[in-house]
Amino acid sequence: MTKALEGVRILDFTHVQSGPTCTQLLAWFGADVIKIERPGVGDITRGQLRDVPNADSLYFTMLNHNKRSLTLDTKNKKGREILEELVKICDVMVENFAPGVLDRMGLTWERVQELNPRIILASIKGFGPGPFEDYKVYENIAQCAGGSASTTGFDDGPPTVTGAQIGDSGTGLHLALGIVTALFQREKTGRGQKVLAAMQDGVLNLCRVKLRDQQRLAHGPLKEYPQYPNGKFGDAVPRAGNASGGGQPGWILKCKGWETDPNAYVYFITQAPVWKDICTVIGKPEWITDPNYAKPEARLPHLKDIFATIEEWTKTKTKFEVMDICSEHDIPCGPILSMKEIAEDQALRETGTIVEVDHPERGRYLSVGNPIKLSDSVSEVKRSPLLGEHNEDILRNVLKFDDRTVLEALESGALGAAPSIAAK
Ligand code: CAO
Repeated sequence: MTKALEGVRILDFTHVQSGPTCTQLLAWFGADVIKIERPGVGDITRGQLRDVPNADSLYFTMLNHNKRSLTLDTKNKKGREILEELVKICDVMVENFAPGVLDRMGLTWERVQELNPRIILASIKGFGPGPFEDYKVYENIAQCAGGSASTTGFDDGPPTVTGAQIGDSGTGLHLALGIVTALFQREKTGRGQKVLAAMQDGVLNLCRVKLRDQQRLAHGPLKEYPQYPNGKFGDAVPRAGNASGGGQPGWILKCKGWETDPNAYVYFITQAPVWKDICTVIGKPEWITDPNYAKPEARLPHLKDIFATIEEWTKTKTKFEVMDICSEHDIPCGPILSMKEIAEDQALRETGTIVEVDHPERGRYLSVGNPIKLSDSVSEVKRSPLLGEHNEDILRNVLKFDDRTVLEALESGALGAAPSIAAK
């Protein structure tokens, strides 16, 4: 079976999390991703949050599967020449440097186009054009600036960031879509283009239901929010705790064992079409006809009490028992799964969403595989490259340098010290 992006060559100038998640996805779909790293140092994440001494961290290995690594000092004359040779033969260049870095390297959009008019230059920045465009940004800054933090958490607590990396990995996903869209357009126009995904914009895109609620607020209180009917609404969307972001009220409820297990909880949705079943299952058949409970609109002022009553029932069952019983009645609910439970989940391993990968320095480790499944494109997860592992391979087989030119490049110091493992 072929791979969807086979034949697409990516010059991967990304680092940390946002950019690498984008190029990793493209690599999983079969693109040839050549990661450029600073000699001797590499992507800073190689050494961050290390769990095994002297081995690439999980931070790096889990974000850089299926890539090749070329060390190149782009501030060295020869290094810059090699970089430009790569620009000439790549389809896409991806970067997430701080604003201005690429221009300072001499790789302005004009220069890039001069070298290769078909290339797509894809960038992640913290902010789009505007007052903050020159700012450096990390995950949580994007969550705060994109509207996520102000709408996450409980009404009586501070703004809260979420564990899902919506600023970094979320923007990486947005950028990947921009890249394949630009590649598709290039089929028709023959021209490359610039693709920009700003982290603030990416987070806001994922928070669009909150911008929806901001506008609804002008027409009265948000009745599905826990602040209704007794709390106060200000002039901005408040934090809604664990309330559902959609039209079907939901909440997180305690299950059997919650006193000692921090994840003995279930997310329970009081979906209108199965209200009768909910009442029957929790032992409240009288609510089926009671005018205070029978219709969704009538229930809104009582949501807190309704969930407290349902919780009396869920507390008598484990989260998986609640799931089993509810699924028999088509009542939507979901267990709060710990990372430990997810890591041990056999079904996720069978689909390749959780994979075990071997690594020469650190041994076997768990990773998240490609979450997007194509029926006609295989997606294997290969280990991340060691720093500079493919230096010679890329000079000879991608750039087609002969022995003399390879030697010249290696001796110039542009690639730093010799790689620790022979390229495969
Ligand atoms: N050879 C020589 N120099 C190199 C090089 C190479 N191979 N690779 C990088 N460099 C140099 C750059 O040229 C730059 O130097 P100058 O500032 O002198 O021009 C320097 O390394 C640092 O680049 P940077 O400013 O991007 O890196 P930083 O660690 O200071 O900032 C970050 C990191 C993430 C805050 C910043 O890159 C950024 O804001 N990126 C955009 C937003 C983003 O993607 N954030 C998500 C990060 S993940 O949480």
